[in-house]
Amino acid sequence: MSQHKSEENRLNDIKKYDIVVKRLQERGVELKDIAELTLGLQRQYLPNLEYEDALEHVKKVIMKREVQNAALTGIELDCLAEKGLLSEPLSSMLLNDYGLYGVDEVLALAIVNVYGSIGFTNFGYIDKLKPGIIGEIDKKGKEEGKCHTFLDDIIGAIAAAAASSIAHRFAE
Ligand SMILES: [Ca+2]
Repeated sequence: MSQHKSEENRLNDIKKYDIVVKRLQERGVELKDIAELTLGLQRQYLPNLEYEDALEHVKKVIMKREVQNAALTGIELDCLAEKGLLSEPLSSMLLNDYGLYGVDEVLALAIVNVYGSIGFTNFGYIDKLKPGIIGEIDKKGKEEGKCHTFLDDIIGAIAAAAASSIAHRFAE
């Protein structure tokens, strides 16, 4: 096995990949929704990019251990907040998606960082415009007893990282 290959394997985790995909589905997010965001981000640069390509890169991002860890942590905190298992002041900050909390965005940067700095611009763009599934998640998160404080940033970050992964490949 080459040095490069063993490095890839060290950073990938197939077992946890399945768990992350399942948890996302439980929270109302399908990989195809994330692929749509990625496609939207890349459309102006790569108008011929296919949906399947975008989906492939979304899957590649979720194979990364640091992405899985960030996603699992954020989703868990949203769920604990919904179940009323967090203590104050954290509980109210998460349930009300308090604007100055900021740790949701910081956690998402662990995902954005996986493919370098191009991801930041993409992530900022999604965070501002809230396209597709991000807008839906945001709206549902405002319902009584619902918490999507971390979920929107995790999804946006995965889509942004996938767009960066595509940009890297086409730059080669
Ligand atoms: Ca958020």
